[in-house]
Amino acid sequence: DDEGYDYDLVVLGGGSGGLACAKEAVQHGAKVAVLDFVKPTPIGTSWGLGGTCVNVGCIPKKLMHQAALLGEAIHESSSYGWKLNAQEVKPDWNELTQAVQNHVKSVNWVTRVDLRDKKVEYINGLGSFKDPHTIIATMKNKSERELKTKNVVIAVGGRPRYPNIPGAVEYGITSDDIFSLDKEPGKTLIVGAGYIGLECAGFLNGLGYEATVMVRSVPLRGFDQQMANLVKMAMEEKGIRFLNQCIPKSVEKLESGKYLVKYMQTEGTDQLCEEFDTVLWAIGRDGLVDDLKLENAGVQKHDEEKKIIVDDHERTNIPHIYAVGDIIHGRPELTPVAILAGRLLARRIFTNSTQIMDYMDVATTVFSPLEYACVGLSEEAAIAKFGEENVEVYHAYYKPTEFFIPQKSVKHCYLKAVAERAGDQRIVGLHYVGPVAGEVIQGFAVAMKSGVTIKILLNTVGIHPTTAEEFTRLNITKRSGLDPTPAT
Ligand code: FAD
Ligand code: NA7
Repeated sequence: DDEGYDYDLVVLGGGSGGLACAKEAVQHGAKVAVLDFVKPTPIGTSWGLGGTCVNVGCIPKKLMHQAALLGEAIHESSSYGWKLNAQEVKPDWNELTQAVQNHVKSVNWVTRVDLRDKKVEYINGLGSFKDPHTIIATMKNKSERELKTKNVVIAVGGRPRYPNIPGAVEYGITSDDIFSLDKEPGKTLIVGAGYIGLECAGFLNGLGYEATVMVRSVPLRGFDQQMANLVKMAMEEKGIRFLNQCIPKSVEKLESGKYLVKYMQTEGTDQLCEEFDTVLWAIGRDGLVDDLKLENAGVQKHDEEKKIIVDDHERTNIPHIYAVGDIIHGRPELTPVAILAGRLLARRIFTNSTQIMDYMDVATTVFSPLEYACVGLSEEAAIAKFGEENVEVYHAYYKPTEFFIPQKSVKHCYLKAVAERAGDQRIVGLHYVGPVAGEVIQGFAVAMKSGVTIKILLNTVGIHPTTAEEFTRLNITKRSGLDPTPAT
């Protein structure tokens, strides 16, 4: 074009955020290239176009979770009169991962076709800055291509972190490997109790493998801790073990092929150890800033967290360089967040739109065996923000109808609404532990965006018999001290 650029926009990273941004940009007439490149994991796992969510995140995770739930359903079905004649009911790990990978590959394919149709140029190369307007794409065969561009969006996401202890990289795997692991994981140690650790432990246990979670501080730090503990207790009830307040020290491979994990309690000096078939690190994720050569463009980053610092317009300190998705500092790391932020950003760059991304009240779900979904503030955060005196919490235990016949435990089915105490009691947080939690909370997230109050909630007629209707029946406050367990 006039200014000598080959592209209006080069997007670094073909994941949730990058692809959404690129596709939106072409709709407004921009000439766009997307670079996507996956470096294999230490054990050699690699994947195609589409980023974390599609290949090694949300999608394969949900499919594994579903496989685990089906196992549960098979066992419950006999109480509903189903006659199962199989000698042994267990999943075939290789068939399961094959089915999951087939789906993933079909999504990779559809994604490529979609980019071609929309005239987004896809380059399977690792992107880095040569200067603020020049991107170098380094291909698998090490050949290079130079792209002159007016704007750059960095959407490179992150990858799982490995602990800095002997044997971690050699013998451990991460969520990047588990969904395509070529052999059954067997007895597995999951290190880390964030949502990814708990979800992996949950589906492995549900598929019939012994799962142990090593927790450094508390489960689901940052989430409402009452809810986090319900999730944990429900997992324990299913047979998942927790090694509380422990940290790993080393992993060794034994002649038997098993891995010896040495670990310690965070407070204490005893050396403890145990053998596992698989060790999975779920200790957090690092942003992929290192390959970008940000210094050549002068882009500021947050060194400790390997993230890029942006303002509320997703602008870095360099005016024509932006970032969205997991790579940005201090924002929720979720696919729909990356997608909407990417789309709005493209609109702001290429149209006269001024709409910015609202990162508040983003709903999320932990796909633990008994799921947990929430939107808005945790009880702790609400109290910290408004003061205990100004917060009212409505809560209830409840009994899903479908749990009665198989006599499933209802002990951890619980929900609460965290609200301002004054006036109509504006709701600032909703929390739910139970079946299909994401499906339950999604609509309530819309209600929260619309300013729902306790008064409105209790004036809403429920859908019977569902678990979501329990939100419309909340009438016991924590402050009252009344028993929130239902009579029937
Ligand atoms: P990514 O999707 O990670 O895409 C970035 C892409 O850029 C990758 O393909 C990467 O290889 C590529 N890349 C990196 N560096 C370069 C470079 N220099 N040049 C070219 N390409 C590069 N979110 C949810 O909303 N719901 C869930 O249930 C959920 N479950 C998850 C489960 C797991 C196990 C994990 C790991 C994540 C999960 N997430 C979930 C999070 C979600 O996957 C991410 O928030 C989302 O993928 C972020 O999108 P992104 O575009 O920022 O980055
Ligand atoms: P999280 O949510 O950052 O959780 C990481 C977990 O791993 C958490 O329980 C940590 O305990 C634990 N952890 C971290 N470092 C270590 C070491 N060195 N040893 C033992 N345990 C450790 O990561 P996820 O992978 O679940 O999720 C990835 C991102 O997606 C996350 O950043 C979210 O924002 C969204 P801690 O609580 O710190 O004591």
